[in-house]
Amino acid sequence: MGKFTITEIRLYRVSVPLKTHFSTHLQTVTNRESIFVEMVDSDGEIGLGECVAFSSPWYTEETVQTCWDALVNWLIPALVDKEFAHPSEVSAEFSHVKGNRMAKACLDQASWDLFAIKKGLPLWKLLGGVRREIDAGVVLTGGIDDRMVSAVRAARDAGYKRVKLKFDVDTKPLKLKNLVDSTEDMLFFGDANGIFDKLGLDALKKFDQAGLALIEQPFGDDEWRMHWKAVQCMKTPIALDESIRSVQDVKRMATSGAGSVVVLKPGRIGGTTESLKVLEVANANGLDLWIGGMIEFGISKAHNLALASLPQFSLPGDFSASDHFWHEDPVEPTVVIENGVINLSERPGIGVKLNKELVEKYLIDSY
Ligand code: OSB
Ligand code: MG
Repeated sequence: MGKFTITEIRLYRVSVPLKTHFSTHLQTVTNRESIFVEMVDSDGEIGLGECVAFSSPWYTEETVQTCWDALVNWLIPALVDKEFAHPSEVSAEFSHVKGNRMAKACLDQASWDLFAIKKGLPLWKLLGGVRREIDAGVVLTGGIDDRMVSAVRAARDAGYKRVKLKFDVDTKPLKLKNLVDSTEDMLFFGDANGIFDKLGLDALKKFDQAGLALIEQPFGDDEWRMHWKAVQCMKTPIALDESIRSVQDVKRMATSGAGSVVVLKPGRIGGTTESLKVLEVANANGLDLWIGGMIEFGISKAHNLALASLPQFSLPGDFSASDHFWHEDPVEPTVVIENGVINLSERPGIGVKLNKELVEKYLIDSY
């Protein structure tokens, strides 16, 4: 039971404006382009996926366009008319295509949704999830000024128990510490997106007393040695995001001692199948885990939320409500926060459908 034969894979490329721009030292995002995937099987059931690459290669080498090309030319043709007993078999059909993990991820995830729908089970239950309520966490961008202080208060009032702040070239350790100290009942993460490549290890060390629960990706993607050095001289846990592109990178992180916390981004590393391998390796090596966001819509969020139900996750992820980034999130239902948590649904699969009217409204291409 649960076997599926893929008959068609449809793509919807959309472009949706953000409510407010998302600025880091790397890039300002004002519009989010994305690709939604509908994977149709011979019974007419539909599994959904979402590609989380960005319009330009500021965060990963892959972009919306490279994903589109990989999907149309190589990945979709490799799956159509094939029968699968389980979604973990899908990625084997891609073995002739190197890299392109973000393009592969949205198909892998669509196949998990489809499989869970066919089994009549919510994806989180199918995966062995144990939590029905997922802690909410939000990312705030901008300098540490009065506006940021108000934004943190507003997040706390909205029920968020964790905020992640982005480091900027002029983020001051003392200002950050004051904000952290003056906000009770809130866990603070700091995300550097590699900015200490420019600022140096000594500058990073000054943030060790700021009260952050962790510092994410202080140095560049391939700076394993610098991250190891940071671990040696700091008490704040070091988390790796950009460096983790596959389960092999998690193994490398464990053996090189380059950090103690994995930021898992399923849509970036190849999907749910690869993510389950990461959970195994991280657990065997005593690494903490949480799920990172990609300024995504409700399809990708729903896949991530299902995974976050698993017991291996020890820290709250980037799980904000749909109305944090979007005036309109083209899914039904949208993501809402109640009492600081997101409730997982009992509907089969990811429990989320495309809102076709909104998809049509923001559509720029389809396949
Ligand atoms: O570094 O975690 C990051 C968004 C886009 C690209 C990179 C990152 C982010 C975030 C997560 O910080 C934002 C979110 O979706 O909640
Ligand atoms: Mg990050």
